[in-house]
Amino acid sequence: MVHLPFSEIQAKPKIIKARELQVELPSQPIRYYRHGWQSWSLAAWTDPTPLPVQKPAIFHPLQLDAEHVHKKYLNGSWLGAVEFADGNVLLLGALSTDSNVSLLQNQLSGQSEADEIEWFIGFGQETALFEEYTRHLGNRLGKAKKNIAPRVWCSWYSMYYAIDEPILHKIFNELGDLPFDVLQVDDGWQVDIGDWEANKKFPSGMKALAEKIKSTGRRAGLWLAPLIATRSSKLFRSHSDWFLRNDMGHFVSAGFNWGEQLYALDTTNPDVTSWLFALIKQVRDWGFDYLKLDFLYGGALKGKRHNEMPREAAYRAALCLMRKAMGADAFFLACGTPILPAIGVCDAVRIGPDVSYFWEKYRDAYLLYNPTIPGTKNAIRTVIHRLWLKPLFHIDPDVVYFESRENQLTQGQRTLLQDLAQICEFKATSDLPQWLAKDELEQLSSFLNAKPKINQTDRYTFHIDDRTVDFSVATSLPRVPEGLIALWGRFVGWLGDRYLILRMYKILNLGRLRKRRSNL
Ligand code: 9PG
Repeated sequence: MVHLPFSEIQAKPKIIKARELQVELPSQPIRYYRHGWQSWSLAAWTDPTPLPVQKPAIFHPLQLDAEHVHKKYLNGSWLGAVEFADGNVLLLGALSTDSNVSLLQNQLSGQSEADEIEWFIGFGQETALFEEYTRHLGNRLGKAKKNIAPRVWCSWYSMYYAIDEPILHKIFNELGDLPFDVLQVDDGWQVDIGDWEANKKFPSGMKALAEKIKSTGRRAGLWLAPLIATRSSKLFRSHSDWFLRNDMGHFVSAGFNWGEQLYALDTTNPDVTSWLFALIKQVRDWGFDYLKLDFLYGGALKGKRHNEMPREAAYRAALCLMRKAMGADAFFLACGTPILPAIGVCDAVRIGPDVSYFWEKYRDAYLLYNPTIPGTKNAIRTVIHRLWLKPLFHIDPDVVYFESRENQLTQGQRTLLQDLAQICEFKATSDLPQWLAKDELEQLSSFLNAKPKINQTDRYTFHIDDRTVDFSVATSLPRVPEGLIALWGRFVGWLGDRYLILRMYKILNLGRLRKRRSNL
């Protein structure tokens, strides 16, 4: 353990090699910057006190780093920072994977789960420090080539699972000459999670679908979650030995979604790597060259691997393999991904939770205390706290909405999302042309063409052309529940851990989706 006196870093940032590193703070900090593990995990400046453990627990593997969730002190992945009353910030950040930072009383400390690694540590002005840290990360891990990010239409946030061949064809036709560069097919085309073939709703197959998209003059995009599988998938049933287990020999949970338990592939197994390489090549052969690879955290879960190595290093190797399989000319968007291992490998990274057609749900925010679950406020909060990653890859804040027909967001909330997308310079939507009023269609078109002048004026405020935009309505965290509300929250959390409840919820949601589709 390296103990660093504050005086040594006060004047000038340092790079230090250590497995564990500790610095004593000169005074009590007023805020702590916690950086969540993967795309959807919380990143935010908060009070320097631990937050309640978010619920339901069954989602932990897919919403945060389950290895650190029950720590009684403040903890974040790879980096952490504190802010003092005079506005100065102390930032400690790892320059390698498999590391985390915690704050315990007046000690900020870094731990590497692997060997000795390099750490960046500095004190001073927040933006300058984050910029310098980012520069060092880029030098060590590489920077993605940064052309302009393509403008994407994605099927998820309007159609969700309810996509099929005729519906997508209809939408692709009706998008007319809106300035999209990519039409991306999301979840709903595959036989199962793990079985990446066209299902019955796509009788002409995936090659035909890519061709249809290309015939509109755009690049074809496809979603898949190549590192996980559901229990019911053919992949899991026929190759259960490919999946990650713990020291006791039990399968490691990759969380719960699609009404099912999820498992993660052990990407250090050579049979798995051959399968993975062939899968990504197949997708390219179908004609898709914009790949949104999702639920990628599955490759970095703790477990006993075929080839023993640190979990995030194993994951980064899997990302490199998939990059090699897709080729340098493909656009690789990583989603549900641990952030640091993706640097230098992926073209774009989703840096926040999913947006939604609502702002925030009382149940999710207060009862479950879950800042990760899909919702527009959750998405904006984390994205605004991760803008510093922009020099390393394209930062994807998720889609924006222009349509008000099927949408509960206020005009102001929709505009906030659109402004955030302009700041990120990553523009996507799932809006259906047939849902858009004439003026909304025009607004969408000018949003896609706009290149506004952007100037950050404070942590949460920006000048966008001649407007001042303030994101602080989205940055706070809910009050910590107490008394009866806390008790009720515990019960709701307990319910949320029951398979039966989650399955019933899924059926209810499917009903809602069908209704949405009949609105087309
Ligand atoms: C498809 C979707 C979309 C979306 C992705 C991802 O915390 N959660 O339970 C959780 C579930 C799904 C999810 C995000 C979080 O969405 O981000 O864009 O592709 O999968 O299923």
